[in-house]
Amino acid sequence: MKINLNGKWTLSGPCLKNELTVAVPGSVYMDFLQNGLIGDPHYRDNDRELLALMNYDYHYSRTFVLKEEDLAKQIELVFLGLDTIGEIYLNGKLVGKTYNMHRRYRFSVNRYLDGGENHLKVVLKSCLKFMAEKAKTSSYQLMQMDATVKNYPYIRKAHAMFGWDWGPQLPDAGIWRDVYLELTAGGRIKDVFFFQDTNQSQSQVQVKIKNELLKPCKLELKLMREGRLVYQKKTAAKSENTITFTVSQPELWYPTGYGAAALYRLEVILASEGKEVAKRALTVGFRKVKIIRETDEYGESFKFNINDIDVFIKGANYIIEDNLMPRMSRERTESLIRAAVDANHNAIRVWGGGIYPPDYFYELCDRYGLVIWQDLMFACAYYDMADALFRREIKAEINDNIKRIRNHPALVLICGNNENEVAVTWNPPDIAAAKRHYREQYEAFIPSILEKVAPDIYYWPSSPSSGGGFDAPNSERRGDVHYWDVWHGNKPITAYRDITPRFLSEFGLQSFPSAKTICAFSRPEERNAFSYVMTNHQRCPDGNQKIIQYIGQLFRFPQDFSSLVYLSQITQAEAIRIGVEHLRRNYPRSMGSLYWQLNDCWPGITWSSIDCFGRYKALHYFSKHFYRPVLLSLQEDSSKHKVDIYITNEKLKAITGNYRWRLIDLKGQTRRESAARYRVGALRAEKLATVSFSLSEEELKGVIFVAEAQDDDGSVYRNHVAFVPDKYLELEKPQLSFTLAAESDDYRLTVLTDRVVKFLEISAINRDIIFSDNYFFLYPLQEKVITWHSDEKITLADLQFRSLVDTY
Ligand code: BMA
Repeated sequence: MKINLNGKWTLSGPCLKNELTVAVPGSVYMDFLQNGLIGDPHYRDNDRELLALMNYDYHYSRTFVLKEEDLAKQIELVFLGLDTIGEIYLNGKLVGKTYNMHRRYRFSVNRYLDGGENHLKVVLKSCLKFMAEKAKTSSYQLMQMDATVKNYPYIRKAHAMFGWDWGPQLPDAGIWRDVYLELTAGGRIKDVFFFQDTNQSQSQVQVKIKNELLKPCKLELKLMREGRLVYQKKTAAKSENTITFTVSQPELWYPTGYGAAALYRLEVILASEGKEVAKRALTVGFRKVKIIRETDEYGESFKFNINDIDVFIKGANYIIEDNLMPRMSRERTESLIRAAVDANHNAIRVWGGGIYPPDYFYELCDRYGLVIWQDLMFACAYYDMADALFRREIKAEINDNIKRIRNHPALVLICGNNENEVAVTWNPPDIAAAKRHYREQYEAFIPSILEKVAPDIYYWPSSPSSGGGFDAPNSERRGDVHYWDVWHGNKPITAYRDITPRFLSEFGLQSFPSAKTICAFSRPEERNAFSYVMTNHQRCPDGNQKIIQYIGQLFRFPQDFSSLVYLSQITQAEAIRIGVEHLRRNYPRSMGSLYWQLNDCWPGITWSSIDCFGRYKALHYFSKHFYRPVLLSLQEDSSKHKVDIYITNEKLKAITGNYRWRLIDLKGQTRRESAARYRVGALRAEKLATVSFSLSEEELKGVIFVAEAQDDDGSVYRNHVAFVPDKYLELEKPQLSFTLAAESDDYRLTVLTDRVVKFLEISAINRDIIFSDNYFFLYPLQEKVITWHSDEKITLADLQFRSLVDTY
């Protein structure tokens, strides 16, 4: 039985004049915000005031009533999340101390409790003071990411709460997840481990259950698929029960795009004296995962093989959804995951500078078929392995979180950290010590923990890595790569084509969020790329200058701020498209693309494809195309006036159809064209043709190469390319015609043009709509249909349109 201790608490502390009535789960910043003591940290520069609040301690307290008869039961006080340095008191007596935001805490509390009213107090101590104190006793000089509050490696708390190059410095404190009392009379299920060895025809299952038994109990295990009983076992409960069985012809869990994400329900029930005393229910799935690293002509492969299919991993990197954790919710996370799948992602990387996400994150990934690359929460830093508290805490944290998440079929890889191996090249102050501590942490200590708790999940020491030992961690020949020469290294966007990593787990380019989002954090006079507020919402040094420099590679100088925002988004979208298309043309040499970054934690100017309000940037719409299972892509070589036409087929069967290319002028007139049949085998990338032209420099500015493949199954794939950057194209203002039809809440907009139109943007005035497509290319021979769903009535007057010609 549980007694919920969420709800109304009081907050007091040295920096508060009066006690506040607050909600738990919650946080200090949230409580201050809800009591009108601070402004929204996301607005203008409100965030700048708030770091100082973390120099203080905060006291959360409440009372609760216990019945005399409950005192006879075993009672534990459980915190699913305490952020971070805590002391817990029951009726004035110290129950325990906490040092780690990432783990759950469970305290045995019978001896502190009385029948009737009890008083619970949680003191959360200043994290800043704790870190500063710890730093004084450090065994060597650590290193950490720039743009962050000093000393984050000394505390087990989401690093990005201390700021990052995409987020503010808001290291909140709080009782951030549920708190309750757990009363045990008969028995309690401590842990369930679902271990499977699966192939197409059967799965060998072993379920290990750990119980705490206060009385003799019976144990029942049930496996169900859509309500149908697949397996059942009843037995006497022991402190550890291992139940093995075979499931024949299991319905397999596939990543989205490859089949259904079939899920089963596993129930474990403890009963004593004929009454149920404890129950655990989890969703599980059957799949076979191998990470294939084999020597080949390019080096060593890095392939995710799921159910015997080499799956090209397509997705993005996931960061914390807010610095104020209580603003997270299942609904918000679900819209993000739905949006990822909507844009043809089949994977997500939980990046190591955040939190171990809540259970619902994993349940959603299971359900949507999104493969999870899970970093452990260490990023861009070196840590002190000579510190006994640190070792104890990370061991507890890894055990706790991995046990919590290991049964999810979506979880296929656990990675030791983000960029800590490659960081030896960033000049850490004590490189010898950094290397020693690194190797001990990720190549000895952590693997030895994981061997026990997750023997069946592939462990990869770092991202990027070539396998460990500081052996060329960012090599394009082996393992995964973070490629930042474009953006941080200022290389041109086309440099994405100069490398062919085996698996690209980070690459990205920044853009401004949409106008609506900018309006939410700034005043009208601040809507200028270099204003103070716009610079405050940009945390990468010189980021806004860089955005403009990258725009200049492709486009003309924007005539106003609104055009700048739009151009920044299409520059970002074009850059990532060019990178992804290149990787996918190199299938199966390259087997993964995870762009940086999926989401935002505040309304910032960042690398995200979806902003913190869930609005799609142009990149997110582009992802729908460049991550489609079948991709038609074009590689132009402007100096030689030639184009290679490719199809990448990630389907499990060969595809056939007709393709046609046209060279058109900017009025849409066909200058040359040709058509042919194609056949591309299953899981292959193939060059269909090389087409070359001899055009004068002048002519090159007036033509576009368009290609279309019409698959025999009816699907159509399109792409286009120009031979000069778009800034040199002499585009003319098009006459666009729009026809809007609605059937209940489903809308259908048909667009026609009399000229070539580039990056046609549709936006809804005063409301948010997610369209089936956006920022698209159109020419007179083509008709474009855009659909969406909206509960509100929409007319053409509610929509706004612009394209590239409108920006200069
Ligand atoms: C990557 C990430 C983050 C960072 C991003 C952009 O390396 O791991 O540390 O935000 O680069 O600089």
